[in-house]
Amino acid sequence: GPARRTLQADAAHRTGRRLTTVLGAAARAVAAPADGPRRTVYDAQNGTVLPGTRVRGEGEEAARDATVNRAYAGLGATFELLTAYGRSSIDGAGLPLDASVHYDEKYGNAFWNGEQMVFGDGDGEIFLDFTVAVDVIAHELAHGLTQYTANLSYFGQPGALNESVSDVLGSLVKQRTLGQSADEADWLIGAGLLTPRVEGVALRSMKAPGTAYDDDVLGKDPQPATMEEYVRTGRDNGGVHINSGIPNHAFYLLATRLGGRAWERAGQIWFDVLTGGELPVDADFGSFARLTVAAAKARYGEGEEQEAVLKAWSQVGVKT
Ligand code: ASN
Ligand code: ZN
Repeated sequence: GPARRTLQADAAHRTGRRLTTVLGAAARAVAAPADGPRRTVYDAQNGTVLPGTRVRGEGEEAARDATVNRAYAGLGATFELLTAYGRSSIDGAGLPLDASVHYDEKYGNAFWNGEQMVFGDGDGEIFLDFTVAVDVIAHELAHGLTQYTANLSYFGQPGALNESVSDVLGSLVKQRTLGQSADEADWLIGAGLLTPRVEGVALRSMKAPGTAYDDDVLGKDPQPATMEEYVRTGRDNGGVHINSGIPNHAFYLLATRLGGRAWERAGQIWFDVLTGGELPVDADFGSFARLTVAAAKARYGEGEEQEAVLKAWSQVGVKT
């Protein structure tokens, strides 16, 4: 209502004034549209103090550092997909998006720390710079979306669902950025992130879980595609990055059965479940699956979408 708008305008006004004071008129960026992203990229300069030195803010020209610009673009692409789903940033209220690059030395990972994105450069032997894959950027940001919505716990099946929805969002951002249909997409997560020394193409494959790499150092990709191969382990928070292969593959099967752009119908159904308020923090695969069936029906009726959702879960051995 009007009261809320006034509050927001007030906040924007205050922020603007503070920026002017701190940075001076010369450093101020071109004002971003009120409904656009508000991105800031920092350089941790190979240290672990966050966020580090501010290097690029919203609307500012490209930095000299390609890593900074890839992070900036990846945040923007993810924000755009959320906008397509009618959501303003990850909290639904225009939350500014912060990212730090060059975190630590030879750091072979990227993560959402509860408040911002953090990217390592990789060690150059196994992993390259983690900003090279837009799906990895979107994956980490999607952890923020999950935190603000279903808040799935990070252990066992709810943890694997948490990981899987991040992979789904990640892949959808990549597909949308490249203008690819479900049939054209590679369905890989983190393609281009492994050095040429590693026998592998990516971190994970939603199309063929378990086949992303098979390497002397890394071992074989441990992901299952169906419940028959479900991995019981205490490692990796109960296999959150392992068993995510099962819901990942279900999404792949749904999207390719429907055809066209995966972020439209298949993605919308998953997004509806994640943000719809009915997904419990401790949801298992079965309860998530049943909610996707209900979400397909709620949005598209008892048609091919609901049918395809049922079939996809059945193919990976999850009972609906
Ligand atoms: N990159 C990892 C992830 O987002 C970090 C972690 O293990 N939480 O899943
Ligand atoms: Zn993750």
